[in-house]
Amino acid sequence: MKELDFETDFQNKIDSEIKIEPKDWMPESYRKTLIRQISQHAHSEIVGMLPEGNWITRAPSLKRKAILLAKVQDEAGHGLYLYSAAETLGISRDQMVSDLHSGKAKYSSIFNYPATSWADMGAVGWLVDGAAIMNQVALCRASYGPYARAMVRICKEESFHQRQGYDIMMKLCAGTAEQKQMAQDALNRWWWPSLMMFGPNDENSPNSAQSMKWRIKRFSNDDLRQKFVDATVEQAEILGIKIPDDNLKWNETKKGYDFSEIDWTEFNQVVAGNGPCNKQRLKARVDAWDKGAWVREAALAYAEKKAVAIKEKAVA
Ligand code: BYC
Repeated sequence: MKELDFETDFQNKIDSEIKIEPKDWMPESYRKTLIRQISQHAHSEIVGMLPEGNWITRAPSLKRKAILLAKVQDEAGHGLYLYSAAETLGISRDQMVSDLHSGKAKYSSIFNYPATSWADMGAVGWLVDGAAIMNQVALCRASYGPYARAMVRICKEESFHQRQGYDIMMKLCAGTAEQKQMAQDALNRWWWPSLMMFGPNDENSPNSAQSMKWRIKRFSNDDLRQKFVDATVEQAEILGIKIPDDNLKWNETKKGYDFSEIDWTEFNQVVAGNGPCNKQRLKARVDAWDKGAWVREAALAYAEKKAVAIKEKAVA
């Protein structure tokens, strides 16, 4: 077959909802786009453990501590499924980690904001995991098989994460005036960064058109952001706290909420590495990698020893 025939065959498969699998022919640009998105997603999960991991020792009860610990462990698992999915495209784990550490690979902007109070654990679960689910449910139908399958399990766990966050917010909002104020303050600080998670506006999103044609993405950045706002307004009303946007208003014609423009200068600064915690987050990852070198070396030495023992047993 000629290159052009391969391309047509590939697009026909995608249009017929047949999953693309690792050994199937695929355009180089499809492979690269997936490596970019999946590795960035994996990095987001791993870096995303940091703001919450920091609160495990300060959770207000044993129950909250156990729940938060389980959530952070889930995030490590998500990172590992996603790194494995990316590896099926021919990139090594070491290369991905090195790209994160050198600043070449991105991770979600949201994790460059500080989590300064216990209420932030509620807001992160409610809003950050809520935004993540909105984006990720669609990814369960992504055209690349290993990514789509990884996303199914991730979404189930994210749904639990979102509920635990909302549960923290409910408790705080039903508590003292001071506790309710903590919840309001967390909403004020996490609202806009959560909306930024969906990426630039559609007209400024260079990857969207091609990713939608390849059915990696099923909805545009703006469509998902709108769905998230529409779903979240009522949840804030139930909590009795106010979304920090005076222009938030129901629009009967579009059957959705209008909301203010995002501060794109802030978004671009955070993505460029100049957010409040970018340097701290990267340093934490690089330090963890360096400190874990002896574990990797020991695991490798053990695996080699075991392989030799198996070989010797087979010969004997
Ligand atoms: N932050 O053309 P666009 C989680 C970049 S983790 C940083 O629209 P695309 C969780 C984008 O990469 C949540 N960068 O891109 C974990 C591109 O730059 P490059 C993470 C961003 O890929 C722990 C450029 O801007 N979720 O759930 O079509 C605890 C232009 O954008 C951001 C995922 O990773 C951003 N917010 O669409 C709790 C989901 N937005 O790469 C929760 C998978 C955009 O060309 N990813 N950029 O240099 C996606 O769905 C898509 O990659 C995006 C962006 C919607 C994020």
